Amino acid sequence: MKKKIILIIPNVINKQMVMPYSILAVGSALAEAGYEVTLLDGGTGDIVEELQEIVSQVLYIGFSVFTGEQIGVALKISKSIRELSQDIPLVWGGWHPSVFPELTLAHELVDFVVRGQGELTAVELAKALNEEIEFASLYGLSYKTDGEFKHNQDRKSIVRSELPRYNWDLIDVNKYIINDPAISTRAITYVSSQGCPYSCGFCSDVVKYKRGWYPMTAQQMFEDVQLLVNEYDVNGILFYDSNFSVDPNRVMDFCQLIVDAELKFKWLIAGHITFLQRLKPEEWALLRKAGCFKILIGAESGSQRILDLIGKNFTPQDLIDISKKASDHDFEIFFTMIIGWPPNPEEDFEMTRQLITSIQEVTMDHEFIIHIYAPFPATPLYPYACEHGYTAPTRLEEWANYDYYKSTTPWISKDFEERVQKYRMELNFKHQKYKMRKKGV
Ligand code: B12
Repeated sequence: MKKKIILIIPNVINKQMVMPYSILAVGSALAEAGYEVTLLDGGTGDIVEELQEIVSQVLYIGFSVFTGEQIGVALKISKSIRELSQDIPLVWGGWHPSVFPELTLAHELVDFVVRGQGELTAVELAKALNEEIEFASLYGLSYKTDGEFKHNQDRKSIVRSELPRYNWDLIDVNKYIINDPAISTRAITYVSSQGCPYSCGFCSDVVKYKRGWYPMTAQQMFEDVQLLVNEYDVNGILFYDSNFSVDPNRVMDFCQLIVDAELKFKWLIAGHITFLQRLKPEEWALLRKAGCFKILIGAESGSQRILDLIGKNFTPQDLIDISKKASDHDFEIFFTMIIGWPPNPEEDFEMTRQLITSIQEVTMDHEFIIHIYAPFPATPLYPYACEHGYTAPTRLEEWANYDYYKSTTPWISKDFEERVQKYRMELNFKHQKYKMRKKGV
């Protein structure tokens, strides 16, 4: 029986050193089930050299892969592994394989695809490989047999409170504590839930979690945060949940636990405008008292047409109103915007600029990040993008060259991209200047 499993997150662009929760979550489940797990984060490094010693003991190697550059690195590592041994099964999980199981499995360097939440499937796959159990009985698994691709039934996602907790012993936590001027001197990321109940037309979350939301309890995340603050001296946490605020009671319970324990750290979350609109004054105050100071909101656009197209349930005026309210309660908002929609990208760019100016006339406290729309297959607005002339890559290698930050859509010109970039820089400069003035520098 083989016990060693290696999980790799091929993070070429992870310069910020973001904690790899995907492989930590899967690795924690495997460790709890008795497997010896090694988590590797980074480019290729010495992975293959290290493998040489233990190659005969490895049960499988898992890759956690987003759409884009990570695919290329995962393929490069897989190729070296295959040259070393033909026998080690190569398993792909995460965002890209979950959205494109067929296309991923079609690659000769991929043996299995784990779709959706990976904890339980990873453990069952380990057992099946050791005990030669039929793969057909494993939910959430795609595999090859006699040249055919089989996609087993989906595995139902479950709340994170019922999954194994993060096993901090598997990872060098200190490596992921950074001095982030946007938050604090010893900041770290944390993910307390998966999925989101909304169905924004551009978002992969809708495809992977099908509008379900799978949280930990307030108590569980509090215990982790307490450990990070007390044992690792963390003084800032960036909650990287797709939507932290789905359950307001969970948020408030978490705040109360922090206040009662007098735990001191600054934190920020990604939330939904509806959550903020419904907050009572005493809830804003509790959130602030517990250390939360910044909230990321997917504002997306200053054009009502685009907001409706995406499926947002608010108006540009709602965004202006919430800006004022948040500012009054001493909160900063980080608005993410998506511009460059077909068929008339100039129009929504202009309307979004107007919205940002209107917000800045109310308060300069808030920040904006501008993305250019990048269509992902299977997302609700993908057919709309195709109707306007978008064609997506069809092979894994092509998806490896997919650069989220460079427009690939035919309705965006080079000149448009350059003007957007210039506008981003202006916004950033203006905000920095305001902050320095506010600080009295
Ligand atoms: C952290 C993060 C990053 C970090 C990644 C570093 C790191 N160490 O993880 C950084 C900042 C570098 C990053 C960059 C980008 N990211 Co990002 N990122 C995230 C974020 C916020 C959290 C990921 C996470 O840790 N989730 C928590 C874990 C527990 O869940 P999970 O990742 O889904 O993993 C589960 C399953 O997928 C599965 N699984 C995952 N891997 C594996 C592997 C195996 C072997 C198995 C069996 C199972 C399995 O099991 C896990 C446990 O249930 C997500 C949004 C989100 N909240 O998930 C976006 C997200 C993954 N990013 C996204 C995007 C678009 C990007 C960027 C392209 C641009 C951008 N705007 O951020 C870049 C480029 C990435 C690249 N191509 O290289 C998209 C992905 C879309 C897609 N189709 O791939 C997401 C979903 C955001 C969104 N809704 O649009 N990102």
